[in-house]
Amino acid sequence: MATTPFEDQRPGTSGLRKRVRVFEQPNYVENFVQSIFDCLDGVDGQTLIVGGDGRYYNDVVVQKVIRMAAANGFGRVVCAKDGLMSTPGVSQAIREYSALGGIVLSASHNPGGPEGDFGIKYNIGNGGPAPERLTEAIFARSTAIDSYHTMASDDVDLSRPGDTEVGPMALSIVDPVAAYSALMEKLFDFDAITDLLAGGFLMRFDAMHAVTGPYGRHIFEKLLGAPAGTVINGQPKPDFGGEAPDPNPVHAKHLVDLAMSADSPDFLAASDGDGDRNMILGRGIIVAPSDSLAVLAANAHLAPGYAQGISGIARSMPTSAAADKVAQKLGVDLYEVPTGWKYFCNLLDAEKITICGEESAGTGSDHVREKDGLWAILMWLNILAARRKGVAEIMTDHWAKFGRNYYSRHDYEGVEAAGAAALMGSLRDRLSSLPGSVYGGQIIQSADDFAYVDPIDGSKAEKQGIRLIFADGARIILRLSGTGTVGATVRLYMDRYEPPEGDLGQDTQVALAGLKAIAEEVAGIRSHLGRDAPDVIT
Ligand code: VG1
Ligand code: CO
Repeated sequence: MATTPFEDQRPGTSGLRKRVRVFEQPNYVENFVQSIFDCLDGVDGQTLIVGGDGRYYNDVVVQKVIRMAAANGFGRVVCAKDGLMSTPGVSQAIREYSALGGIVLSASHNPGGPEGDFGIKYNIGNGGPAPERLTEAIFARSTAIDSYHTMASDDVDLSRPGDTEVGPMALSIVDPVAAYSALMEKLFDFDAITDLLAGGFLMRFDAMHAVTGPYGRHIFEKLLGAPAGTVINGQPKPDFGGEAPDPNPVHAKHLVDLAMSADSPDFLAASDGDGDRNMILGRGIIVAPSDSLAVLAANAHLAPGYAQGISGIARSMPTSAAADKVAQKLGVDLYEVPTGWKYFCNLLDAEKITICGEESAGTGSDHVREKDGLWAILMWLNILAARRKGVAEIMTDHWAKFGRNYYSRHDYEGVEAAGAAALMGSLRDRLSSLPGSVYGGQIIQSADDFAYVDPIDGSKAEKQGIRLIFADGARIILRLSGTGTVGATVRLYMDRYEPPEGDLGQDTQVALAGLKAIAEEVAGIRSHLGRDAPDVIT
């Protein structure tokens, strides 16, 4: 096959994500990494953090990055032991080492293995994902680049922490688990959680054969004293055991089944491939990620790191408005940003917000500049330890106080790109005529393609998703995924508020059936995509 190293290197929502086979083409990785380095303001003598989620090809690319960093003039690379560091771990390391930035080798929740996906993301000096102006510059550079710098040197043994040199460059191999655990111990009441676990409270954490296994074992089983076996699938594997490390009801079905069974532990959780996302379950309940964000914001003051209260909350546009109700009650600002963690980072830097999250089960705070799966799990444990109630009871209490946003996302994965484009295009063409029209007895109050102006630096993001808002505040949102690697993925999001005095105990899909029918009628999902049902419902 002919090598086409200069094409096809446009980073999506979360860096460059492609099939492993694409990355394996001669020069492909080198061209992208050199394009990153070329777009940075002077790498001479600077520090670079490198780590990845352990998927197939991680070990090869980590060595390439080290050699190229040395040849490009970096002063020091701080590399994770065995090349394994979670995305929030890289963010933390960038901040703690005052690095210029960091390279994360991950395709997150996408499947791994030789036939799976690989990915490269670049995070900037504040620890956050590269903003769009930088990813666009990197892409532009990748189409023009004609050489890269590397050096001839043996692979470095990354299995033992310590300091060494690669050519003129210093290389530090570090144990990321220790540093991350120390940060978590500062934020959360480990004594209270230890007490909770010692008192017979049972938990299960599924690392999905990915990067959080070593972190989970150390934190839950060693520091917090949970019994051995609390962490399952804790050994990182290059193919994630043949499963997609995506903590949702499809890929973590065994966890959902366990939560719904008579033998359910009190608390169950999972994290994705690179450790930035989470799934939270309790006995008999799956916590919707949007609800989780709202609960964490409402209860944050119970954790020592947030005892002073929170300055504000942000959520991505398609995330349910449950967090808005909490912000209102707390009297803090609520920001609505496009999908993708990079949009939270300016707000975090400016201390406008303390907590933020996405419906895709990414939640985090100002402790790093990435979403953080284990952070969310520990925050939940801290709340459970402080309130001494079960997960289901915490949710029922929350809805009784704030009302409930029935919310669901329906994903149509790997559909034909043309059909997906036609669906979105047709909606876009009709946007101005939709307000005022009635569908299923509901009046569309406004219809737009979400556009965002960053309140801190004024940068703009357009076409971030079609949004229909109804007279009663219900919302239907449609957008295309930026992280898929096969065809296109269409995401349909539905959000409907039920006040505290309403019916809070409905099945989510039943509660949203009316909105689903409207979405079908307005957007023609079936006819455009040729699909009768979504692949994944969360
Ligand atoms: C998805 C999620 C988005 C998340 C992104 C990266 O993007 O919807 O909320 O920020 O993945 O997360 P998209 O464009 O496919 O909808 V991760 O864990 O893959 O770094
Ligand atoms: Co991820």
